[in-house]
Amino acid sequence: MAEPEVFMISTHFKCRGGTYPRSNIQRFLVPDDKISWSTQYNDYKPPNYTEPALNGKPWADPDLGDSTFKPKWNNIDGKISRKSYMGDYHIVNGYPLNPIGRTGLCGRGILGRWGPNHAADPVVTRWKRLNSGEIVLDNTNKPILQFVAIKRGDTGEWALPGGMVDPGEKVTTTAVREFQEEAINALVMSKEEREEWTNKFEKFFSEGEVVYEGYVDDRRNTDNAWMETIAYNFHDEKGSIVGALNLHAGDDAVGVRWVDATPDMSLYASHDSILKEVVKRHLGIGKS
Ligand code: RP5
Repeated sequence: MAEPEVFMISTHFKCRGGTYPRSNIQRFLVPDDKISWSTQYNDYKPPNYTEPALNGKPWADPDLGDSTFKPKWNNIDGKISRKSYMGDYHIVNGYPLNPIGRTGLCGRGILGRWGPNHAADPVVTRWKRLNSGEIVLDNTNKPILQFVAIKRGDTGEWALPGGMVDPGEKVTTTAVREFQEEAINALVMSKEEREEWTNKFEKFFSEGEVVYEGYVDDRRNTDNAWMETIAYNFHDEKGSIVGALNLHAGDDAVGVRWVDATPDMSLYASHDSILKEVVKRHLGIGKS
């Protein structure tokens, strides 16, 4: 039997060029053919930037110059995973190297961890239907897949309602917790309401399928710190479960809605590539 095709992100665009988020630091120019560390780029002199406010934050690493900080690169380090889905990354002069290549900025930027910063992304999907329950078809007669998107408060872009994995947290737990916080606004629910919600959707959210694990082309990435994620698809084939979801933007999200998954959609970071993979799995688009 043929192995399933593995979907991978193998280059980056969004974390090259331009101004680094929440700063006025300009990234050093990295042409397409100079991304790879194995290509010589003698003139490469990226600025070094680590947001000073990260200092002392409980969720952030200390500075790499701190002699008490001894990270276990490429390993599980206490409750923190410093392993990359991309395989072992290199350490050069004590600094972890972005597995995709140059970004035009060294340091940690505004990311909490040196090396991989792990997130989880829930992709909650259903078929678009009329009030009568009939599935809506597009102009090629294919059913339209819809997913829950949030509008990010920081960039204003539409995105999957994902978030960072807390130390020691199971990644599946992160995906559901972030969905609750950003798309349901569970942070304002009472403990009882949250328990009721969890019981109601427990089965649905225990049956997620991994659709992607790996690097994310996130504008916060640097040469020494980068985002990685696991994306889970929670699909409601009959549309009988998610109707009761009651979407309300919460936490870092300023909007939430069901969005048609179209080939030209543009989402935060690598979320459009993840969505395309989900569409492909449900509709067979791209399969021979
Ligand atoms: C993206 O950033 C991940 O795919 C995830 O959606 C998100 C996590 O960062 P925050 O939303 O917590 O800022 O790279």
